[in-house]
Amino acid sequence: MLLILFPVFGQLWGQNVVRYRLEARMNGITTLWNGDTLNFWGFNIYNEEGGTPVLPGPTIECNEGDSVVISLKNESLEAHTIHLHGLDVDQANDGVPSTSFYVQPGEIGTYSFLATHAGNYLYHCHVGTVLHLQMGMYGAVIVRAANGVNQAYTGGPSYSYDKMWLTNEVAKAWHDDYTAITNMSAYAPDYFHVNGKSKQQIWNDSSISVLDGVVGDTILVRLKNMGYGINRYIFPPGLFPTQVMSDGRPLPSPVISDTVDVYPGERFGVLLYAKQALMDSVRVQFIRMYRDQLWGEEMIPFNISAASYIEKVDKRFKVYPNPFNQFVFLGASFSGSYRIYSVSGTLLEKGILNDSVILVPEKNIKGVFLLVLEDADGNIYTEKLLRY
Ligand SMILES: [Cu+2]
Repeated sequence: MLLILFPVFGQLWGQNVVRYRLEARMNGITTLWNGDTLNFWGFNIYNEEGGTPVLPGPTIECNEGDSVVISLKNESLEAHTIHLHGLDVDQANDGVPSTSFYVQPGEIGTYSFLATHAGNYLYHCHVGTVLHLQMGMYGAVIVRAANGVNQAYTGGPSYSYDKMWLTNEVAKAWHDDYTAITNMSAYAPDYFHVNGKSKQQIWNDSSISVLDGVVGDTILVRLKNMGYGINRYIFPPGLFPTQVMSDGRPLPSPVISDTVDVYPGERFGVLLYAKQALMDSVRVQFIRMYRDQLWGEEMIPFNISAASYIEKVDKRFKVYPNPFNQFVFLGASFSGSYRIYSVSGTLLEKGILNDSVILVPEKNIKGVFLLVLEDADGNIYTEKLLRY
């Protein structure tokens, strides 16, 4: 009865209710980077035609202030749960079977919570956690800022777009025959996953890599460690990695560091500022806890281009005259910030615009410029300018 009433009350209180129907299955098969197959257990979104689990599980997304209701149908022969890692849920919805409930084979369990704080969270099965999590029963929860705006947290710094990097190691021997495991502490992973992928699977995946970034982008990366070792992220020069949040809360003050260590279960929100063109990679090292032993390493490509601004021109504003000599007028009033770049990506000028219609870019340079306007919601408009 409670489970039925909760969403109704939610709507009465004016809250948006976000629902997910997940299924748990133990018959997943995925392909590793070298072509080998990996058997796994996991979750999928309910589908009338039946489903197959995905690795990692479906990402649960909502906005701060939403009510979230997740139902889990168990389509396997063992019990499972969903533990919402880092979220402020009550004990009944915590997914720890001894203090809440098991979802037995064939049954449906329902978890609900109020997304009170924008941030980065995780979920995983809490039945025989060490085994079930390693077998693939995990996924991410992203609580976006209120109203879904592109801010790291409500009222926090804005970003152009975000990426999530959810890591786990894979000990393939466990997946080949989990009944043969005699000593779980002899965990020896041999594959290293970012969003369930490795090596060239990552390089070609634009949901993980930044393949067509442009100078001026601000990218929020959501680092989430679902493995049993430390993740050490080493960012290339030119991205100014700035940690702004940790474990679902804003940091009291931002931390700028080229290296970020993420321990098991931890989550960090890191802003990357693409201030110059670059073609490089973020290194992710997988390190054994307490031993300082490097298990493995993955590369996440980062291509930031200056020139591709020209192809991405968004003519939201009518700019005139263009070509210009000294002044540029916008066809409509605009509140926000502006930046002017040379075609090579050098920032020439920036400032705040407020209902202003006149820009005076740096004088004495002729040729092509890029004008970038960013409004208060983080929407970015670009326009190519030509000075004669
Ligand atoms: Cu499970």
